[in-house]
Amino acid sequence: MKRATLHALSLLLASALGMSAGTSWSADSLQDVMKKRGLSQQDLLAAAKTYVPTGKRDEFLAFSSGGQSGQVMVYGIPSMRILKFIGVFTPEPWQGYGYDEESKKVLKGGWINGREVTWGDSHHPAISETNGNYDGQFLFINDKANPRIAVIDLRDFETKQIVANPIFKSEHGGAFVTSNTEYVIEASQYAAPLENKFVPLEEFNEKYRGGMTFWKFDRQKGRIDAGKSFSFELPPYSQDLSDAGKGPSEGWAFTNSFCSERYVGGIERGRPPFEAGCSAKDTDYMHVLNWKLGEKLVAQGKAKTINGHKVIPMDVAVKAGALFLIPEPKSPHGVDITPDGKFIIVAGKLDTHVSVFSFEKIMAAIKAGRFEGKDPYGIPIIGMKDALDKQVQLGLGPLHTQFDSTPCEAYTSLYVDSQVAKWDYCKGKVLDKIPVHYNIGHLMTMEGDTMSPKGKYLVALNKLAIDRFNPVGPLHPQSHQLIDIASDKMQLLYDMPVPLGEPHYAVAIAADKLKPGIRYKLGTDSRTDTKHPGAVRGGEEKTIKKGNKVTVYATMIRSHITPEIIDNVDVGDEVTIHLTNLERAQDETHGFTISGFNVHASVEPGKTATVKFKADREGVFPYYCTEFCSALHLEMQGYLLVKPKGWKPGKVSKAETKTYTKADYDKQYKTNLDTQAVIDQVVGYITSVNYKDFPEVVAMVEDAFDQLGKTKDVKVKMEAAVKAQDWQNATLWAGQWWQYQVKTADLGLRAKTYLEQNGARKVK
Ligand code: K7E
Ligand code: CUA
Repeated sequence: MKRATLHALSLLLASALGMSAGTSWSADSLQDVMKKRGLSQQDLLAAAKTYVPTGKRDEFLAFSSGGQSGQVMVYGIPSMRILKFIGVFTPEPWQGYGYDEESKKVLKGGWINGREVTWGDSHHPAISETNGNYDGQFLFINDKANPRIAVIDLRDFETKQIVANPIFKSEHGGAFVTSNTEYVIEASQYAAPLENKFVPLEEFNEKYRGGMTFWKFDRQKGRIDAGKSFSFELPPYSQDLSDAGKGPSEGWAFTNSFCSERYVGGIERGRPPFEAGCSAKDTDYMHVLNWKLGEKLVAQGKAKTINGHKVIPMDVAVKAGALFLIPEPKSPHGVDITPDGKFIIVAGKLDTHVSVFSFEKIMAAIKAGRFEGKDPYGIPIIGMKDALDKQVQLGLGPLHTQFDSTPCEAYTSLYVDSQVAKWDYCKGKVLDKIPVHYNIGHLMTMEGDTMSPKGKYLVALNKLAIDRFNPVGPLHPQSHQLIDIASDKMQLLYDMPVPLGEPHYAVAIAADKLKPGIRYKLGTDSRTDTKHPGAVRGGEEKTIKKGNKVTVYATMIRSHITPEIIDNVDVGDEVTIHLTNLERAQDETHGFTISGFNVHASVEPGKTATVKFKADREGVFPYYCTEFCSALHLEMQGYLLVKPKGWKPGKVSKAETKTYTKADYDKQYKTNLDTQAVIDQVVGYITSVNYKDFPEVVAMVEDAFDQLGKTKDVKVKMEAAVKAQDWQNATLWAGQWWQYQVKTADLGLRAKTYLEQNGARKVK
């Protein structure tokens, strides 16, 4: 490149990145960096499109399945910066998920027939919708291995509920929501008897079944209502991905299937394997279900009850006109409804085409009673040609489809080709293709499965990373690739390794639709959103022993845990510790653990969490705060003393070294007066500006005064010690006064910095 052109580009980028010539980021140094790091012009453009400057935020948030980790990963787009791993089906230690009592109850909801299951294979996240668009309130995700659905509240990004499917033994077609989140859909995968009984494989056709469950979502409570949920019984056709209709197709749901041959393998019995028998026919079936009719059938008492769950038998659904089949090209995978709700796009792994089915044609065939026959279970089959709008040849191994903000534009992943194809489903034309690395599964555009896709970016969720990242052993990270789709030509921007598990699907929402809180109302059980019975306010801490049960009502605030010593525990006692974080300041989380008992709680501001264990060994067990929460975090500690049976206090030395003198006291006292002067200055500044217009600052100021308010009590104790000339305690109480001052000053300075950086105005 000519030097002049390079210079011009550098200047352009510099201004695009908000750098002005003359700062330490000079135009020349950008050239130097390009040269030194071997970056091309293309690289710089990609960097400029993804880079989110320090302190700035992303435009979209992606919620990605965490695959075998059983968790959900949250990251920003376009920066691809990871923001959170949400513990869902598996314990997550940092958040205390699975290590405190409240979250253990959530995980217990996902036990399968009384057995604790601590692993999950999460596949498809879904954001709650209102009128077919994301409303940013809730997130749902399924577990394929152990058929379960989880509910995550997006006010705090915590898992609130897990429900285990009462009739499925495995599932895949979930979680998908109806247009107003009336239901969360979950379709089974591998057919099995719906009852929990042994049935020989020879009775596969008669006794094995698939199904589709409609979990009723109670938005007010933010929980699934299992009692109002129901399922359709379906043939043993290995149902796969599913989707809910919207707009004109609202009230309907669609699910693919593979192995509609109902083939049962058995290599060891000399039979050809499943893979051969399950892909023998040229077509499988798309299932078309009317859930609004299903709701009515249940209300009319036409469902039967299996394992305590309402199931609509196939013959009942057929008779009511709520269940149909349509042949679709063999071994399909994705079934995706277009944003206008008019077409259903099916991509078959073993077919180079995508098939565009017309909802209007399907309805016309049903209305006219035009069927080409019935399947062995009596379900009417609509002819493929009567339902098909068009087929478009895209490439090898098409899997999943997402949509652009431009009407008719879609993106389909090509697994075998390792490409994304951009195409027009109205004109049936391929528009562009881009290679990805490697073997793409799902793909995601911004709000791309709603009625109003936002375009802009696409993320390819690739199955293999192979050579894209620094090698880390035989198990490679997964690879997400960010692609710019703002113009006609797709452009690859960024490779992101995902070291968590296989993220089958992800959804992305405009960040400004999310309004997560920064603290809980004091004493909240975050898993139930109710007042925690173990919550106490500052000063109300207590320890109660009844029989062999010890209950501690504790609080945490920088930088101490109250109580600091728990000494009324005898070996064999059951110990329950409720921990309330009294902080109001943003991001002042305390963690809690006790050596050796496998407990941990993450106690965010306002939250109350409980750890519980049996003190089955005598000994001395330090406990401490696990978050580096302040300069004196290491001192945020205490002791649990577990006494052996029949222990009596002997002669304990009471000798405590007296270290402090009047000179020490005077020195501390002077320090306190100096610190107070700093605090007064900061308070003077804060109250001189419009700080009340900044909610973050108001919270910090409240918290600061909270801390300062505690000095009153401490000062009284200090003065009493001074009067008694007890310089030891006078110095210690003066020191504690200073601790509160330091925390006040720290908050005050944070508030002052915030105000200065966010353009506060003078008010007096
Ligand atoms: Cu991996 Cu949707 Cu579970 Cu396709 S799924 S790739
Ligand atoms: Cu609280 Cu460290």
